[in-house]
Amino acid sequence: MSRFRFTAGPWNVHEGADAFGPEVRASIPLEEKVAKFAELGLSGVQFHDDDAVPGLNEMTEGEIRAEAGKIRALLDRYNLAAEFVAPRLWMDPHTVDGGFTSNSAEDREFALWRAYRSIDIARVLGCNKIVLWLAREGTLCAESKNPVENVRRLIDAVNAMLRYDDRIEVLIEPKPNEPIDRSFCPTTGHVMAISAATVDPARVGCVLESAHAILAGLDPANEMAFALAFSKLGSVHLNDQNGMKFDQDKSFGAENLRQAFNQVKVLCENNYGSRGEFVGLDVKVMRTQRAEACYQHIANSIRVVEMLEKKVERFDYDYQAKCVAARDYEALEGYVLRLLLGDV
Ligand code: XUL
Ligand code: MN
Repeated sequence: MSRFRFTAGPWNVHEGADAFGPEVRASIPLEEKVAKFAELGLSGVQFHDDDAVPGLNEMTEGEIRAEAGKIRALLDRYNLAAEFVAPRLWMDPHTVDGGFTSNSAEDREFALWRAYRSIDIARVLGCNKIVLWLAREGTLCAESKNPVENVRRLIDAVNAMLRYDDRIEVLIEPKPNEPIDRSFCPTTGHVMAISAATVDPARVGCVLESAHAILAGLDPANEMAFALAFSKLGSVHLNDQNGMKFDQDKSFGAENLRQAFNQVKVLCENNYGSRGEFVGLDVKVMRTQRAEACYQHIANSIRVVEMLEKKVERFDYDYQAKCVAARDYEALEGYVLRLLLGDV
């Protein structure tokens, strides 16, 4: 049994298309995914705006709220919370060149419209967190956008959202690249700086995804720690990643168990979750996986978190203190490896 409350999004059980191949599994209806999430022991669901309200571009604000109401009823039936709503700006024809930082004023307006609608949906779903994964807020061609002006545009967009609703919290999920080449907000440090520059820094935090930190060449546990030091770790997306390549969203711990251990350790040591924060699992089904076994990556990830929580409970802080006092870090490192390998 975990100390954490877990969430996942509908996109985590996807059809398996990648940049070089089409879908390999049939789409699963949202209700079926929600039912399965409940069965797996999740406490909530994460949504993009159009996961909750497909086709919202073509709908009035009233219609959008009514559709969101149906999702609220669905969640209630399974006793699940909504963790957050995130505007999916990267798929839309209006935002080919980005949303809040598009060179087109009309597209920037559209991006804000979607952000406001995400807030409306979140209200109906009973959650106050809006996640901004700034997928295309950067450049493919470095000279195509003014980087200074566009960082200011990001701050303006967050301010507009904070002003639209005085209860919402905006959580920025940084990622250094993919689908764009250069992001305007690649790391936790950048998120903290943007937060500090907004009209209400207390309501602007970070979602740290393990894979995104690794893609930036950074340590996910230390990135979490950085946000925790500012009391701004609003959510985490646990997963794993084999080096600095395309975003893999592997099962948590599948590549680097020690790195996974240190993420769980920093969360446990800082009482993550005590202010209602969830542990999101942004893990993807492998493309090769057959439809009848396409939820295992979520179950495996939860299991790994639980097993690592036990390792954290067994972590010998007295021994650590002795090693630190003697500056014998080889001994400490050897101990950590033995702990993880089940030899202590
Ligand atoms: C993309 C990613 C997204 C966000 C939500 O890399 O992690 O799924 O978590 O928009
Ligand atoms: Mn994510």
